[in-house]
Amino acid sequence: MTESEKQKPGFFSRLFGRGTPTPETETRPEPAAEQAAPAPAEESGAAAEPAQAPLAAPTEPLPLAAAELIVPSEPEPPAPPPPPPEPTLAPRASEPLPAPAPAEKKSWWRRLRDGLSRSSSAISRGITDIVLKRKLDATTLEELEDVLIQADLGVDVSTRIAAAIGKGRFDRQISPEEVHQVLASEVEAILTPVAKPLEIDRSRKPFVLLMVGVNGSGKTTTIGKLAAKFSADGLKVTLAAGDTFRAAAIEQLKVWAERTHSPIVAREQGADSAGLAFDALKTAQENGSDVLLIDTAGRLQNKAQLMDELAKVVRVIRKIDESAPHAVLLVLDATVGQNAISQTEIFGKTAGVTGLVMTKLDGTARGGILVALAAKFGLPVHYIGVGEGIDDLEPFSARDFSRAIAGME
Ligand SMILES: Nc1nc2c(ncn2[C@@H]2O[C@H](COP(=O)(O)OP(=O)(O)OP(=O)(O)O)[C@@H](O)[C@H]2O)c(=O)[nH]1
Ligand SMILES: [Mg+2]
Repeated sequence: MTESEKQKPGFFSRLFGRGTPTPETETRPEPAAEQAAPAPAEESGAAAEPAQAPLAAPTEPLPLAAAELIVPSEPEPPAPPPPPPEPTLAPRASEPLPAPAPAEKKSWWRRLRDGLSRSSSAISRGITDIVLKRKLDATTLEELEDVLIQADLGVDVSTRIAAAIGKGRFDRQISPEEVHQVLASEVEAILTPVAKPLEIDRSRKPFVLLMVGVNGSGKTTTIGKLAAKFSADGLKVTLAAGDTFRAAAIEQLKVWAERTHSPIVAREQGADSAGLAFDALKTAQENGSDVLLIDTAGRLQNKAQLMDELAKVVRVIRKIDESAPHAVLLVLDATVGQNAISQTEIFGKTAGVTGLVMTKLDGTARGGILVALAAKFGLPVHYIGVGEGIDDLEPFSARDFSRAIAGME
């Protein structure tokens, strides 16, 4: 059983009645829907035409003539933050609603430090066990390297860090703190070049952001969190419910739209996602949005047909704006460990990924994967997520992350 399978399902999973899938538990079939619902006639330039014969929506069917635009009600007064909206699907009685936010929320550093504590304590324990017993020699260094490999930092990074620890310290008794210091500074050196904030180019109206990734990696949740951040920065945001595969996915994004007071463009389940993205971009242009956040269905990186769908979304939105999408963010779930390498490799090649967001760094022992990814791909890491809450996403800081994973205060 993988670590993510063991994880407790999150709020939205409980709300919308699904667990957090992992690449191993992929349930999405090849898109039969694509045969049932014709793709937009993109080659003839009529991509905005809605798909016909959509799969039946289970409850109230939406009009077929056009994508649905839901304009949010006026924002509530600034403080206190709005209460969570009424769920559109009732959670099962046995499933408790999330506890109300504690009056005083922990600082971001505390949340990051606590979130990464499983990763950092596994490393710290390993280091302490090794260096307190013996002087530093080739065997000790190899054992230290193994501890780092087990924490998912990858072989290359672990070898590099072990070499740095050994430098000038051979045959000496060294303290765990000394090792933590070297670890933190080596990791920081690897992460610094990739820690780049996501720049929203204000000259693009809208700046189009496409979220991609495997099932359950956190795309929809991250869109919600980003919408909250961008809105707080005074940007007008429109959401596009491009995951037309699951009805619950559309509902899930609508909840985030309400929470963040953002308009959302949605179609019925089974509609063509490229056509939806086309409509959403038109709407976002018309309503003067600064940012358009496009959700997509989760897809396994090794399903070529599903990856082609993403390429089609890109082709179709380029009919309106040749420079779009302006950012393609790959959302990676830290709990999958080494599988994130092949996800990045393939999404990077086929979906034109411009940056990464890593989620679920809270409570995983595999946070080191972020360091392995940085060393291997050098793709910008824009944000990290350490929880399901609306403010559990922060711009990535190389220094904070390296100190947290090295177990420093
Ligand atoms: N603990 C934790 N849970 C998270 C984080 N980000 C997302 N989740 C949870 O992970 C689960 C899946 O998140 P979604 O946003 O639905 O993932 P998705 O990529 O949109 O999933 P699909 O639409 O099925 O592909 C939900 O229960 C989220 O609440 C995070 O940073 N930490
Ligand atoms: Mg989703």
